[in-house]
Amino acid sequence: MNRTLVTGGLVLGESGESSAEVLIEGERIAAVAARGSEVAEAWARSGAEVIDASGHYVLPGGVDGHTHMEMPFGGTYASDTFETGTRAAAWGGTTTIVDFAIQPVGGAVREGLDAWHAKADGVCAVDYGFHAILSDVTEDALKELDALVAEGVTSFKLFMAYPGVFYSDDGKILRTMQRAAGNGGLVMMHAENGIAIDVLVEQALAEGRTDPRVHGEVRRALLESEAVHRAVQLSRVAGSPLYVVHVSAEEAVEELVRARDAGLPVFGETCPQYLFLTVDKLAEPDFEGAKYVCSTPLRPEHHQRALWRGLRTGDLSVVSTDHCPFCFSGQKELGRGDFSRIPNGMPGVENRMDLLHQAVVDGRITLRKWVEIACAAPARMFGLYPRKGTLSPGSDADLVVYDPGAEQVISAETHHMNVDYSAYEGTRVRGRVRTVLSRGRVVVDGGAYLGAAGHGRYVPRSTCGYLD
Ligand code: DUC
Ligand code: ZN
Ligand code: ZN
Repeated sequence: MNRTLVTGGLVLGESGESSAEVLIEGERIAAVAARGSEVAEAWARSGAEVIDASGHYVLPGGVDGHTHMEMPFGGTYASDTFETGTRAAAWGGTTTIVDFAIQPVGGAVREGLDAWHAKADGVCAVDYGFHAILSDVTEDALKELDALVAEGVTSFKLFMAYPGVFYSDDGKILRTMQRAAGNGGLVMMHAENGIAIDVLVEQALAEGRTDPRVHGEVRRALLESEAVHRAVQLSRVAGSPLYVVHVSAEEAVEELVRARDAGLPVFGETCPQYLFLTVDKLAEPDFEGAKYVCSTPLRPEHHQRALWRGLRTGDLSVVSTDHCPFCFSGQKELGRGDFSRIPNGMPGVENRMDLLHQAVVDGRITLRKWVEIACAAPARMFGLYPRKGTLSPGSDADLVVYDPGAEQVISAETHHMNVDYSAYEGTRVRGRVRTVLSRGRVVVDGGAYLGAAGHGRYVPRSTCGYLD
């Protein structure tokens, strides 16, 4: 069996940093040993392949719990395939994604899963799992959920937004939560009051307000926090846990804080776009604001302070990307003259680890928090821990050697996502991925891609690790 020794680096663990050697045997971590210890020395003498991480951090591969490769939306498809998107993830130090398989309206949840397996099978660069999006909550669909949990699809996303597309009314939400309460599943909620938003959209368009800026105006913060509040109350009635995706509004964070202070099993996620970009982007001229149309929307700057605070206090547990890229040319442009036709979503799967490291550099979060929100917490949340999200004996050898001193400028010219713009174009960040291992295999090293389509495997998941 191949043996690899990652030596000389500062290992970033959940409990802190240590000068340690990581020993890898085959696809797994065999040991994390103190520098100079007998076991580390013995491995060094045994002919193990050596990766010199001197002057670098060594951390678990990132876990992005929220991506949408090839997602159908607004008459088009997200532009990253599983092949291009997982390759870009690897470049950015993310070694596991959890994507969303969409139940077709009128069809079974299983149909969606089968379709997503077919898209991902044999083409992924890194490992992947699936959540299921329920877009048609019927009695039959609810009955499917128990079997899905048992086979490793342990979370279900519902939408309080997008009437006529993915939307579920409160009755459907309550029924799904009741089922999840019985089978250990985690309900993930897109919390925005879509019925009210659609009224505001219609009124804006009737007044001739059609440009991307209006997207940020009609998707009011209060309509996010109202939906979070309602979702929390419904989950209390059902006795189920709740995970609120892509939280962007201060008022929504306040709802989560209230719920968590009451001891409820309620969790929140935010995304780099809400932490680093503001609503001003939607006003960029020549329709370029369309690049920043996503839902929930970008918000005024003061919301960012609440999001960072929520991450520091633990009221927000996870930073995922909601990676859902659409090219400006030919895709975002579908919404010229009507902002409501702009496909919702932004690229970011490649940028998350670097942007969050920049937050460490800026003093917003600690190194430990970086590893927690980007690796360990999403792994725990989605039943992947300790296989993923940690450098522990027995864990998959998914590992990043990170150069904290390198400088880079984020740009579409150099990124690997299959999208014709970067949401962070021109942003200078300190830190850069040097080497990435996925299950013991070097997939990125020093600016070279060494991975292969099909190396990435499907990973069935356990239930949420915060509820044991
Ligand atoms: N929000 C987005 O921005 N894109 C995909 C779906 C979603 O909820
Ligand atoms: Zn969503
Ligand atoms: Zn999403």
